[in-house]
Amino acid sequence: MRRPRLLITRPLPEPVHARAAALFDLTIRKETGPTTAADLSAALRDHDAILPSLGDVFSPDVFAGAPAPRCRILANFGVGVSHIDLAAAAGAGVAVTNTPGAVTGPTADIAMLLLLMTARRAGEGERLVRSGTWQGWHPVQLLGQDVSGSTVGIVGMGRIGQEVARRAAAGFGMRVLFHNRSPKAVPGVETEQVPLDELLQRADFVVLTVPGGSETRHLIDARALTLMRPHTHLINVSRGEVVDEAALIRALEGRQIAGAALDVYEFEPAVPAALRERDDVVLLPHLGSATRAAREGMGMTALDNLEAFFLGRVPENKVA
Ligand code: 8YV
Repeated sequence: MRRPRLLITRPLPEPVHARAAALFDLTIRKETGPTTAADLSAALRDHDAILPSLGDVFSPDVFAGAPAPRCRILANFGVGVSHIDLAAAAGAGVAVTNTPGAVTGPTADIAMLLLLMTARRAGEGERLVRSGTWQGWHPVQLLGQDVSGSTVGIVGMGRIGQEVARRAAAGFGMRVLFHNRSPKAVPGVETEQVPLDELLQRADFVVLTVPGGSETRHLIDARALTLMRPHTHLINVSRGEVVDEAALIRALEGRQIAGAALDVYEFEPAVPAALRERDDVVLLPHLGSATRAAREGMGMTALDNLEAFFLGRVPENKVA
């Protein structure tokens, strides 16, 4: 039987390539950057399946560029699929899957890393030592904020939010408030579900773990930022567009909040100079799931989804 043609849009860990090569007539794009719209339309025309990732934007125009495509499935590498227009995919008869389980723990770890870094001014401290200008310890140098015993407010209680809750409660004795559209409980963790405005008013650390896309765009806008207190820190490991970045910059400049720790950006990979130049922000280059095991797990999950699809089953992680 003819093996389906698969395009992997960026190099992945070698074991993923090896398994994909055994299952599919495989093409691996060599470049690490996003694929252009024209190349994505061509890929939809020429392949039975595509394994895309963050930044490969499947807009309605991309689907329009490939009427009645040969491609039947986009097996996304990653949990977030806001770069894929799901309605346009459905209209073109293209299924979409993602890789939720593999990213959960590492992304929750990055949320805690950012929370600790912004609370304890770790980025500032590291820059001071690296600059060679550190004059030595003194009693009121780089004083930060206690994490243990403080209150975390988690916005979005999906898989990643729940893992942040576990780490915050069990590791740091934090009180856990959360906001979620539907009622949720986190087994084994004492939590309080509250409206978003109340969470913003009460939390010392606000952690964003909602999916991206049009429904959560600018969930944290100028108004939301005014509800937060001057000692509160904002941590974002979800998608950049969840925060109105211009409003965030104004809130930091006006000392409305104490700091921000970001793994994602509204116009990624562009990061405004107004953020880069500030000492009260921690900036990471979208490292959420960047561990060897997670990236291999994400690739293997995407292949599980593809294998199930071409065996005529419903893939476990079908999102559309
Ligand atoms: C990935 C992520 O690195 O899984 C996600 O949605 O944000 C990241 O962990 C990226 O999306 C891979 O495509």
